[in-house]
Amino acid sequence: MAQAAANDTVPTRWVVTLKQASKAQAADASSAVAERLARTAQRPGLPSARLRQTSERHFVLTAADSAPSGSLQDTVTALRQDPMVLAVEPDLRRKRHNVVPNDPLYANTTFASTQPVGQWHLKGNAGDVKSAINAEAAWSYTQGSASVVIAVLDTGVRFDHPDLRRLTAGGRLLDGYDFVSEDGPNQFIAANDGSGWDSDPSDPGDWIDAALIAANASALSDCSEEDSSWHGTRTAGIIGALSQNGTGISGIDWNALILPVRVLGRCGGFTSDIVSGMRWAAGLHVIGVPDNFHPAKVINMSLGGSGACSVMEQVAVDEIIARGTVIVASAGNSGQGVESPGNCRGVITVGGVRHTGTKVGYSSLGPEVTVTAPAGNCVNVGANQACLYSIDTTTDSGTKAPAGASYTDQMNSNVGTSFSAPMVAAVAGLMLGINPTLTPAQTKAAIQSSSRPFPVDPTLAACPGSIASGDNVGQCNCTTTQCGAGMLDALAAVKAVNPTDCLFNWAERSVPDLLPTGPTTAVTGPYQFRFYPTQGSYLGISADQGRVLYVSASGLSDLGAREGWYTQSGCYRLP
Ligand SMILES: [Ca+2]
Ligand SMILES: [Ca+2]
Ligand SMILES: [Ca+2]
Repeated sequence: MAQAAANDTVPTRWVVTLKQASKAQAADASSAVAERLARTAQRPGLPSARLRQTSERHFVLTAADSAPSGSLQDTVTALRQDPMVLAVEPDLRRKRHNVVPNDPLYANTTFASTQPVGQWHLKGNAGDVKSAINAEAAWSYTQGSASVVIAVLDTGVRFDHPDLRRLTAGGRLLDGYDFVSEDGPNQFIAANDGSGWDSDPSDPGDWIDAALIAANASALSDCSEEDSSWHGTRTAGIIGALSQNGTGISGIDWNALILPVRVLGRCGGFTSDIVSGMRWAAGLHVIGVPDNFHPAKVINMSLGGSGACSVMEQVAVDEIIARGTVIVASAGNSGQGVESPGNCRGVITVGGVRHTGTKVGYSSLGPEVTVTAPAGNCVNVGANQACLYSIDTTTDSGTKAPAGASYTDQMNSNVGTSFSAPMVAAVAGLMLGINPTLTPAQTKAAIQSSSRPFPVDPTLAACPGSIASGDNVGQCNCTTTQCGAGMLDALAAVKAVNPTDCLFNWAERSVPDLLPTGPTTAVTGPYQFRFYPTQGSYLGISADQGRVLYVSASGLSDLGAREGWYTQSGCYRLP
């Protein structure tokens, strides 16, 4: 036993993040740094180590499972000592925030229930239902814009689903990319598509059975048996299933383009692949991959893992937000603290509420949560009973390989914070369609300021003020400390960032005697106007002529250029 013990404690996958290079450094030193790091990684006791560069600032170090732990630890230590290295961190696995699967149409009445059915969560609130997001009311205001791209970082997507489909086939799915890397040389158990990174993010299924685990113990360590989830097809459907097409469900954003980015395979995906997918989705360069010509304005990530936000993730998040792309992540389904990347600074992090607006038992919580949205809850829990408040969406019927498009429904339900996050991502898409000048920070602030307050169920306690490690917090009355600012409201959110509404509101605040409150807003052709019944007057904005007009008993006055009004009111610098 003189030989060093095979590695059993030191991780065999690491991510290296470089410091931000100055312009002068970057000009000549980046390849020198890469060569130096490669030499550092090539230690005599570690012939299997490979260092792969994925961007100017990112490297992935992999070693065989049999690599001696001492040599591996020495390599990590040596890399950390390099003056250009910011961090060397284990390349941890992140997993889709899970659900138990389930569809029907928007106003489905198949189920003989006194409770609301179909896509209850997109409608108005009535009775016990307090957390529905008012998307139906928002649609008469905006249905989104095809100039907005929403990226779905997930298990890939089923392009053959009739309620999704490629842009070239009448749908709104862009080509996207697949960032699920190989397990090892020529081994693709996690990827399940016979290749590492490639240009096809189709979801081949992420099933795992006992035989597969037995045959691939290393690639599937800490993974459990499960049927294919079609998770990316589910989250994509909530955001942008084709609407008004007489088929299946309605999406929330009816016009945005959807960019499928595959980052999760069997048993989840590695942080390094997810970060590469995030950067690519936002239009940043990833080495070895053609640039994305449809940079996303919004990135949805219904995935996570326990532990703090890694340096690699935070650096990528900062870079992407600085570029103007909004990042939305689900909080997690552990009933514990928020998972990563939901706990990275600047991310819009979404917790889950029941139909009644209380925190759903499984939702993770904490000060990192930005806002909540319905996550799905069953009420009925008996065998063969309908899951009343499932979040219905697009999926596939295959338990392993794809077997045909289908939908989740109350008997094949779909619940989890994975489905709350895409509601927020889609509403962010609607907001950016109305006002493309919004920054990620403004988008986040407007989602918060327009959210509705949490209701209080007198039979429940408030969610605890702090959560110790290992605590599992069940259903509770949400507080703004643990569940974000309130419950998502699509109508209020889009109104909050509409420059026209903002301008009307500003004018009314400025000259309240001329424009008394209690007006009615209407749109006629290119004119948007408000009518003030007590004065019998109108304030109008002409989109055609770009003028602000005032009409009263004494006639029509031209109040000047719309652009000047926007400048004066600050309405393009919201909120
Ligand atoms: Ca592949
Ligand atoms: Ca592929
Ligand atoms: Ca549809």
